[in-house]
Amino acid sequence: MADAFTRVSNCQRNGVCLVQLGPGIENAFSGVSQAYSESVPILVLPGAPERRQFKPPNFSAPKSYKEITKWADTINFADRVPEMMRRAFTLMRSGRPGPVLLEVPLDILNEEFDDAKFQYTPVKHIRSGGDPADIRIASKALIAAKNPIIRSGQGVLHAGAWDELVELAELLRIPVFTTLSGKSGFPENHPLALGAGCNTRPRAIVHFLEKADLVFAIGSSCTKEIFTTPIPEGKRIIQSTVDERDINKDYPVEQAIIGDAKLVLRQLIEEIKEQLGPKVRRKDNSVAKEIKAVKEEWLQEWLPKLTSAEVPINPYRVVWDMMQALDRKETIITHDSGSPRNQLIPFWESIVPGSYIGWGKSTPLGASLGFAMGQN
Ligand SMILES: Cc1ncc(C[n+]2csc(CCOP(=O)(O)OP(=O)(O)O)c2C)c(N)n1
Repeated sequence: MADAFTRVSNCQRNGVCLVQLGPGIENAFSGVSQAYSESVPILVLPGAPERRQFKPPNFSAPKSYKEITKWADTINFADRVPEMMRRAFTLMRSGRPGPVLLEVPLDILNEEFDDAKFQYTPVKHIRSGGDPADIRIASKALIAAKNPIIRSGQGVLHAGAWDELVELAELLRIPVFTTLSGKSGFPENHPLALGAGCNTRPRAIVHFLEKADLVFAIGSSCTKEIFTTPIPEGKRIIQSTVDERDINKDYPVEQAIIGDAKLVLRQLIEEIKEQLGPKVRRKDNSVAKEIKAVKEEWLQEWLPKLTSAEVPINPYRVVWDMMQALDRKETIITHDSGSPRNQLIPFWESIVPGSYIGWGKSTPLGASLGFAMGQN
């Protein structure tokens, strides 16, 4: 729930999750692991035994959660709460987002702390842009590419960079697809939208990825695993992300830009306009026409399944009917793991940023129930 609460705000709010010591925090492992794998900044506050009573085999949350948080520690004095919270929120609001855990021993919970001494000012998000030299090289490559394609990841949602993404795509007429966790970062009813992909994906993504000579990944870790769209071998890749650990991870990267997606996209737009001058990279609407044709052909092939009256009803019909019946501007949708994810992602057209909660890195069955509740 805390994860979804954070995601639907595009990380402008941080979900906080309070759980009991022992079984509470032991059971929370899967949810926090999920948030960590999808880089969602939530604050986990478990209780803990009194410090005097703590001894093995008591469960140590900081030790056990170390690998799935940006920081896991114990609040060891009540008067350290403001300082430790400041640090926790700074970590959640900068760099690659992720969960922070601070356990609160029972004796600390009961400790007196003078209200007058409680000084806390909420911390701001800290962002940084790309190296101008990298921006220049990337801009030149994007202008020169014959068939570039944009892979848009969750970083675009985290950074609130959808307007800039549309602007860049339109400026150079580049087709855009989104990743599973990045779905809804680009309006899928836009003429340059290819849709979103995981281990199933619309044909338009496959078609344009195959013919691409340059892949520009923005706000994407470019992770190669079962629930991601693979980048075919031999493609030139420009990758922009906030985390250097994602660069040259699963794919060799020709040019990297480390920075916040919104700032980097704005830098690229300005630099590309500067480099292009009065020239226009592509005057015609050939890319949009080709996208339309591929999409239409694909949809025609799937329509019998999507509108089938077979009994029992098939899952594609459910997705299709929901698409027609719901107001997608007012709907936030998620899937669960297993087939529902594979069936939903290609056919559900997201048109509003943050309206799709896609997940598939840690992928615990049942997470969708909490996500649905946390969206409120
Ligand atoms: C907690 C957990 N255990 C196991 C898995 C592995 N797993 C992924 S999908 C799946 C089957 C899901 O079955 P169902 O909900 O009926 O959906 P289906 O894919 O069969 O349509 C399993 C066991 C998981 N993702 N999470």
